[in-house]
Amino acid sequence: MNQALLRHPHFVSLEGGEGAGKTTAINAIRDLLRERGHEVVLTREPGGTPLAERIRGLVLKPDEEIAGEPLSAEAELLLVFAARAQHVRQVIRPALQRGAYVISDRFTDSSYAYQGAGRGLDLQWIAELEKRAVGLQPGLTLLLDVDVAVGRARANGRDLWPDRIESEQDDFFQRVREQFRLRAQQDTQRFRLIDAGQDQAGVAAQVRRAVAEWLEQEADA
Ligand code: T5A
Repeated sequence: MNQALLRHPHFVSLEGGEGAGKTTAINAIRDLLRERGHEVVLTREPGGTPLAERIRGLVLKPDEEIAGEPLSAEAELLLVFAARAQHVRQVIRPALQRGAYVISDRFTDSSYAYQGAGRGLDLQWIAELEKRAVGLQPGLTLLLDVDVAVGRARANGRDLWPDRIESEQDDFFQRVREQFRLRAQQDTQRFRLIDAGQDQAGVAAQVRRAVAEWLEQEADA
């Protein structure tokens, strides 16, 4: 099994806490890349294939039959990685191989933040799964950083029925936010920090600027 972690320049991920505004950011990146004539594939995690979407349902919105059975943190981690292993092989790699850009609403950084910092699972175990089951990292990750209370108020304004993870307490989301910020500080080559506390137009403008600069850097490299 290949255990190398390849960073692909056409692979872009969006990360952040609940209600950070990833939809606006994804649309801004998609428009910028299409204006420049690139094929763009939009996808999301957990999910992105029929099977992985089914796993997403198990993790976020379990049906009545299983809702009463607590999902352990370990099972949650392995389920999101099962979905990711499938997503990478069925959708992401084939799209990258034909030259498309792939924009993913969340990727492995979310597992470090939610299952690692949020649930308290061993980050080394997550790194091992990343190497063995995924083998791929985005060339660019935009971290939409927003105050936990602000993000939650936005998400609550939209969701009538919060999912399993949205039902967590603020201290969980604070740990998630800190882990994302730490990862961004530790890897300034891949991450760009976006102030997602601004209005939607302001966030979209920052995102376009960050992606345009990154494309220039890539072209010069
Ligand atoms: N997860 C995921 C894990 O635990 N481990 C993993 O490995 C992975 C991959 C995904 C969940 O799964 C977890 C993390 C998540 O909890 P999801 O439904 O995709 O589930 O959850 P989120 O990604 O958090 O989706 P949200 O919809 O909550 O966040 P977004 O996409 O960032 O927010 P968006 O764009 O839908 O905006 C939310 C609301 O805010 C408004 C929008 O209009 C919308 O109503 N809004 C703004 N309002 C004011 N100012 C702005 N700048 C705004 N931007 C957006």
